[in-house]
Amino acid sequence: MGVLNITPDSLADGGRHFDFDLALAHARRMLADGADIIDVGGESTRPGAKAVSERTEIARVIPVIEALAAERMVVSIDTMKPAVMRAAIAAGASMINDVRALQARGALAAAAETRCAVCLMHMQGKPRTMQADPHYHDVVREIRDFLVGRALMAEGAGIARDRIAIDPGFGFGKTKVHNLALLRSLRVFAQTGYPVLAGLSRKATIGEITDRPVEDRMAGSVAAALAAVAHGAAIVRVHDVRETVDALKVWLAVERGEEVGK
Ligand code: 7PJ
Repeated sequence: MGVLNITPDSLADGGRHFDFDLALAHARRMLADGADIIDVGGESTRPGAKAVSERTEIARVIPVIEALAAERMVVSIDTMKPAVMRAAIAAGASMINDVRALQARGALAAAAETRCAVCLMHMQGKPRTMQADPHYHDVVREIRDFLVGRALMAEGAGIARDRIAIDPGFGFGKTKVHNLALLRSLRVFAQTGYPVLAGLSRKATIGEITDRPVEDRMAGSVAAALAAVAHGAAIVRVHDVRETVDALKVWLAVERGEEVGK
């Protein structure tokens, strides 16, 4: 899954893809580099980021989603807002990626009334304050139980089991120690039967481990994506698609003892 931020303040690319033409070109590049899904987001959830209005978010993402869908790309919409989910699906998105796991009022219904897939992510607290003091008794169990609970809610609302992915939400109310424990135990999440999505690309934990600024975290992020897949992730959400795909191809060839597909 390649990240396409349509925000002026996104964490990792400084809003470089805010412009429509740049966004389209960047999506095409990620597709050519091997991305299967383009994750379009119009509201930054970086720690401390301000919320944006429904209208602003829709105005940012919809033209881009329409253009990507017209080129038959598989588009996911990274949003917490039911109105944005509806507009995005109508514009051609086929997956809802919600960092609040469809907990906003009306979100479950908005997702259920479409035939799209959903990714349910765990977050402790709210984006503005979540990194202030994250705490857990048993980080893996608490988050696994939360995600299974949300997945069952989604199924109860009419979303088919085979359309649900889960995500522990790296960096969303988690310290480096929490993130590493989750990554090491990703198999526990995979064993729920729901495919696991992992997003570590360019995040603070990569910066802490490597002592690199955000623009210099590519190699660290590729290593994290590889570790995630090795521990059971089915989907990795990344900025550096080309490098991640190359790394995964080599690793898979070793694991399988065969040449893997182009
Ligand atoms: C994630 C996300 C993630 C899912 C962001 C960033 C912050 N969606 N949206 N998982 N992160 N499912 O990219 O640094 O980890 S935005």
